[in-house]
Amino acid sequence: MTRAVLALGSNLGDRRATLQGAVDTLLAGEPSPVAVSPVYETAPVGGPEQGAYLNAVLVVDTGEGPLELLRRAQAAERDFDRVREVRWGPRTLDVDVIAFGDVRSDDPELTLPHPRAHLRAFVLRPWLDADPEAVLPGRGAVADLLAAVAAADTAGEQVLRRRDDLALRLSEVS
Ligand code: A4P
Ligand code: MG
Repeated sequence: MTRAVLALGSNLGDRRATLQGAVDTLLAGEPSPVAVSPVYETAPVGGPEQGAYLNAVLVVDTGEGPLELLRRAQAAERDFDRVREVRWGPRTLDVDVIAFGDVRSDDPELTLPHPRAHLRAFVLRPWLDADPEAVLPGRGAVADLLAAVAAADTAGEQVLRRRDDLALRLSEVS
């Protein structure tokens, strides 16, 4: 089994329902749940002017390989009719593979760890909540990376607001 980290984002439609649906879809397959983070409402980073995102992180264990996990992430995106016209533009659902065990890869189809994860509070903050000991392979402790991002963000662009009213469940019945 390999521990893997998925980042979920949505800024179109019923964002919370989409994130919960993505969690349910991903966990209906091979990956088994380890933890789901709190939900954060976050200011968009990059791209055109667009609405606020809801972001969360799902930690799983899987017996499959990294490409199988990417395929499952992409299938979940398709299930939610993701419309993506512009890079970094608004989307109903974005699922990124942030880390897959200690795997490092430059493959453009699946770059591991995700090449921008260490710069993004909307990934690091929920990941740290889900796993206080988290380490981004090749980059260091997520707690340290988050502190560095916060220190560098002098303009206060990476605004995060924890939304416990929108919390996700690991199983539909819990
Ligand atoms: N790909 C390569 N590595 C990976 C990986 N580790 N995980 C390839 C997932 N996909 C990976 O991705 C484009 C290609 O990347 C895929 O074909 C895949 O094989 P995409 O998801 O189709 O395109 P995208 O998401 O528009 O582009 P990109 O570069 O993945 O964008 P990011 O970096 O994911 O940024 N602001 C806030 N507040 N919250 C957000 O969630 N998200 C983005 C998207 C921008 N700003 C945001 C947020
Ligand atoms: Mg993406």
